[in-house]
Amino acid sequence: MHKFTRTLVTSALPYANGPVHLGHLAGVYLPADIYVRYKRLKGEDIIHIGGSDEHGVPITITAEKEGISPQDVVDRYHRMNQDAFSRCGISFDYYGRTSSEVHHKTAQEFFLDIEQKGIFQQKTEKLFFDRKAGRFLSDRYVTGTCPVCNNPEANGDQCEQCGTHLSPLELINPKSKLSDATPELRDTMHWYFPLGRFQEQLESYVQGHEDDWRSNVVNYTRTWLSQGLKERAITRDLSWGIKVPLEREEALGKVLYVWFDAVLGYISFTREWAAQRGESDLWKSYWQDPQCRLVHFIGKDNVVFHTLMFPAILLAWNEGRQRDLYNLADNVPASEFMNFEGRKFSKSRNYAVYLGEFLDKFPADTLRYSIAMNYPENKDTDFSWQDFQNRTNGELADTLGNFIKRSIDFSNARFDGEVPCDSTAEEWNALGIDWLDTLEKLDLAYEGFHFREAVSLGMDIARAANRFLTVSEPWKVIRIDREAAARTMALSLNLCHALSVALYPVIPETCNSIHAMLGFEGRIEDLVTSGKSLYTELLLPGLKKGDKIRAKSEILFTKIEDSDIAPELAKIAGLLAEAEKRDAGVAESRMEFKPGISFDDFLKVDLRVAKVIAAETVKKAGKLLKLQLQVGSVTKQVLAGIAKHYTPEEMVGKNVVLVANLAERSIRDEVSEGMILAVEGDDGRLYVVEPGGNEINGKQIQ
Ligand code: B3M
Ligand code: ZN
Repeated sequence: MHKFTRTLVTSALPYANGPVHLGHLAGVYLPADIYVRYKRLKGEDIIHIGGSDEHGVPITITAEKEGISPQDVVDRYHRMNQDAFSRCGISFDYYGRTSSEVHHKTAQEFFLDIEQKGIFQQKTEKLFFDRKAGRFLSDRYVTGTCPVCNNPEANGDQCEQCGTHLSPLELINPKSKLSDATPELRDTMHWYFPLGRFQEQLESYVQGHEDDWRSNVVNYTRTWLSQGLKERAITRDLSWGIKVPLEREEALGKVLYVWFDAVLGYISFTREWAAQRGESDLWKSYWQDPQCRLVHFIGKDNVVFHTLMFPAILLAWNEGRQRDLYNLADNVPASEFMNFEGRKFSKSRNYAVYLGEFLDKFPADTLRYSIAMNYPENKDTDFSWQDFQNRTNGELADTLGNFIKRSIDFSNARFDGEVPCDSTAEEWNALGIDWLDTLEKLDLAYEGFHFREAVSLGMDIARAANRFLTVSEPWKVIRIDREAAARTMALSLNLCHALSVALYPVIPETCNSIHAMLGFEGRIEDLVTSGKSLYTELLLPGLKKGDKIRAKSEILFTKIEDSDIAPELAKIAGLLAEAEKRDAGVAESRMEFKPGISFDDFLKVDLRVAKVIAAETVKKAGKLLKLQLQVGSVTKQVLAGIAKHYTPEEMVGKNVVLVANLAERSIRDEVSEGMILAVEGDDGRLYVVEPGGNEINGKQIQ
């Protein structure tokens, strides 16, 4: 294994077009912060870089919706998110923004370097142009009728109804979202990054990490690699973004694609961080020194950008260079999603709890704790108000808070606020937990990005400590054996200290309060000096006979009353009711029947029972399954928009109803020779109509 002496941690840059919510916190920012705080505690050299993603279509769409400029949008949300992170204790070393001058320069420098090496390709394609608005329309700005399911409101990139991935050119009756005008096709030239050129290098890069990356990360990446990497357009016809830095006519009105620039933001912000410290070259020891380990914290929807696209950009830069070579990421701990009260967070439907608003009502550490306990490491998890209340009251207040308070108060009342004696290693082991084993597990959990396990182990120590104090009953024992009571209190105070270290990465403010109650000056993070490790800190009792503790305890956690969360539960109920109404509205609109047809018309439809003999997914059309159907002695191929609801394996062997005489159509270079019947259930799922029995295969339905 490679030995690293330094670590650079990056967190995905949230789009500055809205406030961050608890789902973002759970997937990216809290885990990154816990990791970074843990490493700092071990005295390691580590920096945490983050910031706002201020370009791209999401920003301009928000600006248009609100009738303000893109700059206003990013100014507002950059400030709002930075503030929310800071109140939540997310300790970035630098929080930048991609609108900065340094970033524009960095991104342009990369573009020029790759352009001058002749790596980019230039391609002219036909794109929709809105004459009224005087603009080319990116995919999301075009709407029209879906060629697969006839949904009249399909988007230029995807039909929400049947899920088919589309290109705007495939839409029937395309319309511009900007002006409602019918757009015209115009030629436009764009720069393409040939990912395929780096296929082999990327394959061996990923191969080298198969054992240490999470399996979801390896799998997403492998799927892309196995399909063969294609070139991707890295410029756009937009006014908001980083200008293509060429003086040629063809570069006019073109900006860099937001994903090309955003990932480079990590580099720009490290440069800005270094400049701010007055050591303008320091960023290089984090990006270009092989001794430094690069770790990207992201959500699962951003994986390939970080395991393929960004590495490819860096490889392109490195090509032909002897020095100033960039490191590729050593790990990309991508999270699954944390849902909210059983449903996905949705910014567009306002179904979310925003971080800033949450912190107006409840303390950051209670949130950090609950979320760490629900960290979506390898499966989706759920955040609920009830769970939040239970954990805060039962685990934080009753167990941890209660133990600390009893230890401090009793030591003050009966031992003059002093540690009454030294504690021995044997006494530690009398706690009913294997101390050394626990510490080793704790280290492995923090280091291995298993944050739920780390915080659970910490809470196990708190439980054991609380039990120990209760069972030892020093308040009774002191009447007959003062020395025994003294030993109990010394050990309890040392356990308070141990807990303040073990749980510090997760609940830093609380741990600093414990630290202060134990009589230490300054904050935990300031005490950490290079070479001192959490492990050794916990291994030995941290307090000695005669150490002075603070005369007063403070309340660490206030219990959450039912009345505190009642308004939140009411709000959820409202949001869920709205969602249900929306679903019902959709169902209602389905009750509006199409114009009538004659019996003869109906008889024209040839419905047959067919057997699915083979099924596979269709490349680039994530929602389509390609089915081979046996109808009597004939085989027919049908493309069905059901991939979201059935796996190919589930379909094989089923009997289905085939519209056998539907005109042939091609979709995505594949022919579809019919249609199968399916109905949508109340749950929004599609159910394929399945007539039973093998023997009816091929018969016409009467
Ligand atoms: N802003 C997408 C997102 O927020 C994007 C991440 C950029 S990371 C360089 O999911
Ligand atoms: Zn559709």
